[in-house]
Amino acid sequence: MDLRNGVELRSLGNTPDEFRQDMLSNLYYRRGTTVESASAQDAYETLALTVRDRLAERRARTAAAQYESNPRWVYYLSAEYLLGPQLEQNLLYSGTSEAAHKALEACGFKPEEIAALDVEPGLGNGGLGRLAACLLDSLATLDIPAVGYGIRYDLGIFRQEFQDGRQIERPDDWAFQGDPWEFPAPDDVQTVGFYGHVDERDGRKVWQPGEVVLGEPSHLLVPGYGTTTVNIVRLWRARAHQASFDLTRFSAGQYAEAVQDAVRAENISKVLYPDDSTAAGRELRLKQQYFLVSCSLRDIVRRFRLRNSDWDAFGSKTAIQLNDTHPVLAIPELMRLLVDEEGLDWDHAWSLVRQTFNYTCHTLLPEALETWPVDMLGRLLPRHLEIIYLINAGLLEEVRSRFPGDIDRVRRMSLIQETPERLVRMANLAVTGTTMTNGVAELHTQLLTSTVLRDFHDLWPSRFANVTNGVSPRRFVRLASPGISALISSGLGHDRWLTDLSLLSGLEALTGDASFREQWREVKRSAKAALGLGDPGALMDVMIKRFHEYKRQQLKLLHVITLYQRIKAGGYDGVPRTVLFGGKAAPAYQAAKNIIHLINAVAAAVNADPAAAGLLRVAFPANYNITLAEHIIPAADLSEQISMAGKEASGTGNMKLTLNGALTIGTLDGANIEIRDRVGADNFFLFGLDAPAALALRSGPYQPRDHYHADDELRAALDAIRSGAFGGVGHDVAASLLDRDEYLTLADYRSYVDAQAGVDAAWRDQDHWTTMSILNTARAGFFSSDRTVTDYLDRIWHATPVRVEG
Ligand code: 26W
Repeated sequence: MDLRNGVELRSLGNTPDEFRQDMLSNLYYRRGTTVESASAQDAYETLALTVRDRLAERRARTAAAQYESNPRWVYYLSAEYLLGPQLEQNLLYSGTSEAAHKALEACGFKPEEIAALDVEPGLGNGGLGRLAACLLDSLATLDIPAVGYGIRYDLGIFRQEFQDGRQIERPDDWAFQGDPWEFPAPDDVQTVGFYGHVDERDGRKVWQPGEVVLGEPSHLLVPGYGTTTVNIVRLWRARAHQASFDLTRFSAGQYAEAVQDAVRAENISKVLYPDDSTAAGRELRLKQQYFLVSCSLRDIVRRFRLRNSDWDAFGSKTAIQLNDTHPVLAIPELMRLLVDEEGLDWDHAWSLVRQTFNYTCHTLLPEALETWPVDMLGRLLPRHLEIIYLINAGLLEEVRSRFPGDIDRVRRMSLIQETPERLVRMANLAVTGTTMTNGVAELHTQLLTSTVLRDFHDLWPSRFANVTNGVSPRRFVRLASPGISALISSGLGHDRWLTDLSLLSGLEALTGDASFREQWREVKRSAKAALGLGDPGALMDVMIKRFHEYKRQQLKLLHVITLYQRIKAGGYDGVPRTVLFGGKAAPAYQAAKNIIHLINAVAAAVNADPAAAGLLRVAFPANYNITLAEHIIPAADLSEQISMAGKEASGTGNMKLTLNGALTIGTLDGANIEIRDRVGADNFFLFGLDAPAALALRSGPYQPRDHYHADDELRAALDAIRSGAFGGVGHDVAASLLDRDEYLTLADYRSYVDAQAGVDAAWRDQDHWTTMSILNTARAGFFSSDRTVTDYLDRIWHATPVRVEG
């Protein structure tokens, strides 16, 4: 590789010999050990460095090409990233899988043993965090200049264990052994202020923070597939200012006091908040959000200044996506930088800010829409509160002029909720301070613009767009299921589908080919055998997602109990089934944890009962995460997407399962609707109330007990729980269903159980089932995150690729 001033850098070879040589020199010189005494961890770290070097070479080329072309950048600000295990991905994207396996075997190591040491950075809760990772993967694959910004939590999403069937949370010290994939970049350290007061000096506001911490970045490489581009995700870690260690106190033996400021500072990026639907409202969470925003914006401005000097170019060179409301403080922060530090006038700064930012909303749950107490925000960020008030004044002036006299609308749209407590509405700020706001599925965007954000849509209809989610086919088909991938490539005669998923449609023609159908069945069967959580011949019925009552794991459980009671009643004619649950509940979400406890109690009863052997089995592997998802998804026959209609913004697990040939049983909710529209109503098991009907029932006089009394099987299932049939567990679950049933579980029970009978019927005709399975995969190309990114580029980001010479 030709470097600046004619220096030549030897390219790294990829032949097995060259790879092994590099690995050995890394083992001896960078790891400081020998083949004889190397541990599996040594081998893993060394392999990681050897693979990383090849991607770093492409990264250098990418950085040079992107710098050279001074492009329009896409910056993705997210409090969460679920990047998944890195080794297999980087082996695939660097084309070194084979060379690596040979090198490991040559050094006496088993590749699968080493891969097992590849701990995933669990820096996210669920859908939002994984979507961020899929979008970064597609941005690089499409050669778009982009950087992801996030927080490098020391402790990621907790490790889930079960004790007597109850969820127990253990800290996830994911980088305990260090992380071979990250590049610390202390040179780019940033300073972040908190608290303090605001002064006025020669007509300019000056914020005097009362507390200062350092933000130290490290980045992971984000390689594109089938291209040279390698982008980065930059993660910030809070470090104490050197000055914060109090030597005097230390030498006086006050050890704890001596380090308290340092601990206080580093606590900011200590742990990921494990809630994925309820705003905790904790001050430390607000500090985390501002820490992310302040470090990232300073870094973005630093990068902008490398090639530009005129602020008016900032909006045209920079598209910043706010991943939900968590990074929305970026809006007042950029206003502060432009007005207070750069001296731009308010209106000029405001037009640049609005031009730069866009906002993606990922939820419909009112309790998930973040609000922050005015006094807390004012204490932590006094200047930002002033700026939010000024933004609000501009907004309300526009609302009053457009809707004169409509004070209710003014009160609803204000960035400040006045009663009962004064709160800052982050979603209102997000829509007001951005160019575009998008939902993540057609129904979601439609509901957003007709309910929660209706007032803003009335005022600014052109500021709203839909971008339906997508998933990375590289991670969730190629890496998760080499079996299905090889069959798809052999069926299509190429593997170009990996970067153009619409080509999957070529599989439709193969549904008539009996041997292809047999191979398809065999791949699914061996994935089930590899998973080892049930009879490979049984229908694998999978529900994998975070636990939340709106997702209705409780409905799936009522079905399991009904099947079990039918078995106990004799004459059972259902098909053999393994029902697999996977997912975590937020530690403070007791109702969800009660459902987990009951599932494990029912599983214990069913799995121990010889009457159910070979007919019904319940599996619930602990600690569902990306690594486990990659093992479960290829083995799934039936995908459970049974949320109350109008509650699941999109879902992305539904897409991953469909692409792997699982048939969906689901409601008309989120992206289920678009999946059904594309795979065909005949290849989808629909049930339940749709969103308008659910909303009507929910807001009307809904009596869950009516269904209890009217439906014998439903009553039998609930009575079994209430009678303590499952180890005395579940009274609370049954009570909440009979008393409130917030998410209409009982109302949809019969329709669901009958739809499941349709599943049994379809499964009995394996050829028919296999045909439907192939058609689901063939018609799901739309759900690639490459298509999602292309939609973001067309509707919101308007950035163009920078080709990097290979
Ligand atoms: C403030 C606490 C909190 C934390 C995270 C509230 C809400 C969240 C996320 C928005 C929750 C989330 O992950 N939402 C999911 O986002 C996915 C990606 O768009 C969607 O597919 C899911 O439907 C949505 O539930």
